[in-house]
Formats: sequence, structure tokens, C-alpha cells
Amino acid sequence: MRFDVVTLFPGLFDALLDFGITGRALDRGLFRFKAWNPRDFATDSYRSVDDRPYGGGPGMVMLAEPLDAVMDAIEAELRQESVEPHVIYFTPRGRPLDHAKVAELARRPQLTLIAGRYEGVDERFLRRRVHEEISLGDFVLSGGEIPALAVMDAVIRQLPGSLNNVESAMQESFADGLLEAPCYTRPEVWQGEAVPEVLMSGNHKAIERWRLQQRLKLTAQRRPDLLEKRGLSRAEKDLLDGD
Ligand code: 9WO
Repeated sequence: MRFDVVTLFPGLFDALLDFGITGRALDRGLFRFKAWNPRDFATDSYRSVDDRPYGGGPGMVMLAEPLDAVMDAIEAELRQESVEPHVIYFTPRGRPLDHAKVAELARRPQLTLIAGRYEGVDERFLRRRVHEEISLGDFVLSGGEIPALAVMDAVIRQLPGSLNNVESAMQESFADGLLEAPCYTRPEVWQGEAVPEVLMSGNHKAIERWRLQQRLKLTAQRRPDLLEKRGLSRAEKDLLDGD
């Protein structure tokens, strides 16, 4: 997997490249990363990447020209590797990100992630160069970098070899469409509240049953839409309705 990230603030991505599972995956060569700063492709002496919006209104809009020059440079590099870019722009108006989309993106050889700033990007650039728009949710951030980091993190976790057995077990659990069961660790009683007895029983079958029941109940309470989409077996229905 190769990530080409278009951003005015490349340093924001150090958080993903230098730490944790994603930093380990980079060290293992499971993915490559290159940041491209539109300011390096600005053609005027002020190295402008934005300008005032036509039609008036507050703030500035990112210029199409420097961004287009970045895309040409990325395409030229990818051509050396016979790879076609897949270009994503992050905006609240995009398709909501979910596990299915993450899994689809993780199967691609390359992703170009465009992180906008200011009030947005000239629509003529988006229409010509962007393949899809993705949203993290119905809220506005200061830039597209955090959504780009989120997509990179989620995609990297899908790459073969990035997770150890424990980490992949956790990952798979969400992939089966249910929310996570509650988890507990020492002390056995904390501020007067004990760990659920079944977890102290050593009865692995009972523990597995309890955890699935908790997941079913939590998902039914908090995300009935997930349950609707996933469906339930007869046994799961009985477990959900049982005590
Ligand atoms: C901002 C915006 C607000 C309401 C409806 C649509 C919108 N599009 C954008 C936009 O493209 N903004 C650019 C990227 C420039 C300003 C910072 N940007 C941004 C992206 N803010 N918030 C996001 C974002 C991206 C994905 N999921 C949630 C928020």
C-alpha cells in the first residue's frame, strides 16, 4: 500500500508514522508514505495556495492550480510503478466512512488523500481530479488531515502482517457487525464495584456466552441500525432476549 497525502501540514502525520501499530507497520515495510505540500507547487512569488471566494463570503478557498500540479507530480511518480492513483477528498458532504469502505480501500495498491484547509477547495479541481469524497461524520473540522489520519490508521490495520493475534481478534470482532463487550481488569473490586462473577469463574464457555450476550444487548441499545443490517441467528435472538 502506498499513501500519497496532499497537505499544507505534513508534520501532522508524524503522529501516525512514529508511534504504535502504524509506526511498526511502516518500519516493517507494510506501507509507504509520501506527503505533498501544495505550497511547493505554487507558481507565484508569494507561493499562494488560496485566494478569496468568487461571490464573496468569509475566508479563503484553496486554488485549483497548485493542487493540480501536485496531482500531475504524483501521477508521474506512480506511472514509474504502473500504478493508477485513487484520489479521495475529505469533507462532511462525503460518503460516511464505515468498515466496508475501509476494507475496500485496503485492497487498493495506492491511495491519494487530499486534506483541504481554509473554507474548501475550488470545485473545478474536485470535479476533475477526485474519485470519491469521504466523511467521518456530520461535523466540521479545521482541515481534512484528521479524517486522512483516520482512514490511514483503519486501512493499515487491515494490511496483512500489521496486527498480532490479539490485535487482529479485536479488529475482527467489530468486522462481525457488533459493538464491543465491556472489559475489566484488576482490582477485582474497585470503589465497591466487583467484576461480573462469570468473568472470575474460569468457565470459558459461560464467559464466551456472556460476552456475546453483552455485545448483542449493547448493539441493540446503542446501534439498532447495525443489528438491522447484520441480522441475528435464532440462537442470538434467544441470547439477546434472555437474562
Ligand atoms: C466544509 C464543509 C462544511 C459543511 C458542508 C460541507 C463542507 N465541506 C467542507 C470542506 O471541504 N472543508 C475543507 C476541508 C476545508 C475546511 C476544512 N475541511 C474540513 C473537512 N473540515 N471538516 C472536514 C471533514 C471531513 C470529513 N468528515 C468530517 C469533516
